[in-house]
Amino acid sequence: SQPSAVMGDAPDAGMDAVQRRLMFEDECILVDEKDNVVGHESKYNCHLWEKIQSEHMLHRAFSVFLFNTKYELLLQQRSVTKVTFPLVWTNTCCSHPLYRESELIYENSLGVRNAAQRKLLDELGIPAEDVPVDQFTPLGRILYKAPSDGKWGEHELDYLLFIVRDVNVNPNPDEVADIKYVNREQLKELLRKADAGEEGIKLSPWFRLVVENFLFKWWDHVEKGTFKEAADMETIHKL
Ligand code: DMA
Ligand code: MN
Repeated sequence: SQPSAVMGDAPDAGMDAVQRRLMFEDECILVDEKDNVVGHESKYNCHLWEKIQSEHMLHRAFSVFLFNTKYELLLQQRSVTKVTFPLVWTNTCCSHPLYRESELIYENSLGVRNAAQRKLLDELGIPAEDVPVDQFTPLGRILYKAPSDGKWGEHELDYLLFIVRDVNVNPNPDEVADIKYVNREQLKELLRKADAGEEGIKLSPWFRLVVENFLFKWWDHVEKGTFKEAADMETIHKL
């Protein structure tokens, strides 16, 4: 067997090179439970479960829910190389606004919307002009904690961003294993399969929380064109 400096216990043994780069280059925004910025920390440190548990480190994140004009929701399956939650099915795109001026803007969640536009291009190849920043509507914020495998996990204050647009998609295989648009019935079928453990289908914990607490009610608003009325950016829902 190999010594632990080579295998197993090395700090990032087996981590994919692209994902390792993001872990150390991305500087996440640390916030308190009221979403006040309190500092910054590498993506790597922010996702170490031990640090989350011992230092209660909380970072800002976003989750995009993109619908086409048939009101189908775009889902992605995370790539096998993702360090946290590989191969799980989740909402269109998730990531973190970074500790940089353009993504720290708090007014109207502009920083988070700028980050969403950046990552829709990076993960799904959606051109920026297909997702103008003023077209994202933040509907709410949730706070949750969830372990992934082994030493990793999430503890996030997550902005839920909705957008209805027909877009060009060209998934980046470093990030995304598969994509599909679903209507409500197809999403319910996916949930049923995930609950039954069928076909190895798993859902991300944050997507499940949004589905269970908000999604179907908000989807009705999307269809009626009234989803801006459903927005509540005052409350931070601790789930
Ligand atoms: C993190 O997503 C954000 C949420 C809401 C879980 P991620 O792990 O996909 O981040 P990144 O795309 O930056 O790796
Ligand atoms: Mn995170």
